[in-house]
Amino acid sequence: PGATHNITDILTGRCEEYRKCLLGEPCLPFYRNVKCRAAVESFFKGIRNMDPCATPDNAYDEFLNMVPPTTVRGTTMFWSGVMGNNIPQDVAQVTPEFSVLEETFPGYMAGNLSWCGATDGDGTGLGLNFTVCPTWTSETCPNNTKAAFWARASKMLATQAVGDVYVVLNAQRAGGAFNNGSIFATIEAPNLNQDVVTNVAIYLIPDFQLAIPNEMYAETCTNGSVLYLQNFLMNMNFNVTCEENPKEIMWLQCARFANSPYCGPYAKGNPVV
Ligand code: AVW
Repeated sequence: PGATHNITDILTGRCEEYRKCLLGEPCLPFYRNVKCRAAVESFFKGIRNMDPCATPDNAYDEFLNMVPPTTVRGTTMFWSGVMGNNIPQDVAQVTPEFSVLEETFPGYMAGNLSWCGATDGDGTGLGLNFTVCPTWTSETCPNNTKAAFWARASKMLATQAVGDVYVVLNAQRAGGAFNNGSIFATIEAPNLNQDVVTNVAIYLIPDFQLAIPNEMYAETCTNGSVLYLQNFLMNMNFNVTCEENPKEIMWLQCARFANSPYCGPYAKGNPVV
């Protein structure tokens, strides 16, 4: 996919918005003195003139230490397998009880942008490629610029989470709601801190994008990969709860997909088709 041409301006503008608390996100005093020009410079520092498929794990550490992903106690929300409809992000945006990575400082700055380094010089002298960048799920280029950014930001988000945390999973995800290769499974869950996380609440939601609800493949809180996740977390000494079709998420799903069999007066706790 193409790179975001005016990325420096976008990053700078978003940084100013966030720092000045113009977004309605929980706004922390710590951010007030962020120097956006310096923050944007450090964002690129570790990737300029670099092979976009060989991004070091720590390429963004200076940037992420300037504007770390910080969430209010008891609000951190992870998500996995539910990308298509942006439901967790939208719920979090209108619900102060939840904070997702995309509404933290670095997540807000980098959201939906595409960028990468260039080793061969593209004429701009910036050491960035403004023509094409690897997709961040590329199998032939796993350590790419974007994957490295989100991996590190996700790790920091999980590490700093305190109090109750939440994870939204898709009950009908092919291969299981808890996907072994996901960022949540490989980076976030393993970096939660047993000493400060008081509960992990699993929110299992149906996939409203399926044209025909596929009950055959729907997992519940008591089977499949969700059960595996609960045991995994309990073995790490976490308190775990699991809820199917939680109203905290379903209200927005049902506002968007009003004709879904999971919504309305005939929907029960468990899907009725
Ligand atoms: P997935 P993951 N904006 O559904 O657990 C756009 O299996 O792997 O969920 N795309 C993104 C974003 C984002 N902000 N973040 C990750 N992606 C890509 C970060 C990435 O390639 C959040 F805190 C990812 O593997 C969630 O708790 C794929 O979309 C967690 O990581 C979604 O795969 C979601 O990653």
